Amino acid sequence: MSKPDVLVAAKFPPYLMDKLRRDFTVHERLHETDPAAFAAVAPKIRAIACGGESKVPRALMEQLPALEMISVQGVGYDGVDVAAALERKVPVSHTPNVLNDDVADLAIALMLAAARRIPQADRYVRENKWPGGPFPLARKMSGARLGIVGLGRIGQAIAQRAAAFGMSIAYTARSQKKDQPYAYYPSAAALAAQVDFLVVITPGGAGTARMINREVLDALGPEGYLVNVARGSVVDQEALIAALQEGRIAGAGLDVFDGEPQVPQALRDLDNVVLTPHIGSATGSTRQAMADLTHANLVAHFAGQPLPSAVPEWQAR
Ligand code: 8YV
Repeated sequence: MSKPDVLVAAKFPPYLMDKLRRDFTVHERLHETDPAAFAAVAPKIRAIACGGESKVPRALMEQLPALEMISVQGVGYDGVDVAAALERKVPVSHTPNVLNDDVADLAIALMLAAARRIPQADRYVRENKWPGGPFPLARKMSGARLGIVGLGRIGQAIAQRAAAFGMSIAYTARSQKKDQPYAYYPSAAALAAQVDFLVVITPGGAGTARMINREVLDALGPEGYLVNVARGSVVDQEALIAALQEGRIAGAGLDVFDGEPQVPQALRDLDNVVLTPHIGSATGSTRQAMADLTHANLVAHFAGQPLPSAVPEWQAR
């Protein structure tokens, strides 16, 4: 029997590509690199495999009449037009849970890095400035007030870690979570006004676009730090740059950016921000687990079995 044709719409690591090639006929990013070759195979493509930040718009799906399934390697799937997929009864899967620890670890690391100025301190030693005098005093994180924007699985993992640092924990989310012991605020601005560190870990997409705006940043204030491990789209990047430049917030730790992998020069020039290149889930073991789940969802679909991790919209249909 011939293997199902799968369009790979992301740059996947070799171990995932090997597994996909073993079980499927893989067309790697043909839609971006070779439109003529893509047009020739498009009628045969039965599934798309892509990354958390890949774009799978309605227009791409419309070119694929045989499309049956979309498997996203990532917990976030805001680049996929899920409504368009559901209209066609095309299930979408993602890779929740397996990355909770890593993303939560990185959120704590960025809080510490921004407050304790760890990259700057590292540079201080490398540039041999230490003999000239001690490194300037930094900001204490233990015992400070943490606000979490989005108390899903990763938000809860961040809260657990922050509790070990003696931090007080509050959150905002679409609705209050009765099973969670933390203080709830109905908006990001109300939360920001009460905390020292504001960590953003809410899904991307239209519902949260530019939710962290000038008003929220001003509520966080000149002693406050912003950490974003969600999506660049959730933060008004221009407003953030202005707040950092003008000292209206103390600093930021950012793993995601609007327009990434391009990062504005204005952000790269600032000394009160720590920048990482979207590495929230980027450890070997977690990426392996995400790859395995991405593959397992495809295999389950073509075996006629329930998907191990369909997105909530599909489960709720
Ligand atoms: C990855 C992510 O960058 O899970 C997500 O939503 O953003 C990240 O883990 C990406 O999905 C890897 O393909």
